[in-house]
Amino acid sequence: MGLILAIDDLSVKKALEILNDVCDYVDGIKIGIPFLIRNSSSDLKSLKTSCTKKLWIADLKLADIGYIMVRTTDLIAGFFDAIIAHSFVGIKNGLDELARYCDENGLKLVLVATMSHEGAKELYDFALIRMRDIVKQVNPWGLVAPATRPEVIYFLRRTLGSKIKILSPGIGPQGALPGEALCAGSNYEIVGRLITRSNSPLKAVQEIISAQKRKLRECGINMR
Ligand code: BMP
Repeated sequence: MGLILAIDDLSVKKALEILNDVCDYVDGIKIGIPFLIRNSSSDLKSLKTSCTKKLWIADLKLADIGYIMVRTTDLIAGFFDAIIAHSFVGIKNGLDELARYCDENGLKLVLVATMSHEGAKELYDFALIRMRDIVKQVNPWGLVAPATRPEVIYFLRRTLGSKIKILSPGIGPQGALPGEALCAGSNYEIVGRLITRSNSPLKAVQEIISAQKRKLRECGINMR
């Protein structure tokens, strides 16, 4: 159980400063599309070498035909341990090809089951059972489910079992509190701005971890 830092709209300099401070405290780093577009692959390399032995996740939110998802993933595969794709594209000639590529290349696949923002209620949530079935069939390493709606996490954990990793964003600016998703069955909470926009990212991370532990004690789960 732990914490994944989301790096999205930061310069390399700022990202390096933050990582130097918080690397020892986080279990993984999720890199978003704004960062990937803004910076070069050598920037990414320097970031990675500054914080090793962590789970590095490319948040590409892939949603395309299988061929394009594979070609896109292939461009960044050497830098990352895991990639994120949407589940709604479906399996045939889509996620089946991506899952095969990930298997063959030692990459962890993470599928979005539904999202953390309010708009997810307009469509994604209506299809939750179908998304759950797609996740079940593809059998990825992990899935993304919203910290903002713990009941969704609880449902996915209960119906998918304990093996799959659940990664949950939505803490801080999006409204969820640290630890709520872990109590509902997530393995990791993904946190971006609450850390990256803080005057002291280290203090923010320490406070988040303390809050996670407090919450987990309340709901009767041991952390780590
Ligand atoms: P923040 O903690 O700053 O709100 O960032 C959340 C991170 O999680 C962002 O990188 C965003 O892309 C990602 N995310 C999300 O917020 N909701 C989802 O449903 C899926 C995500 O990947």
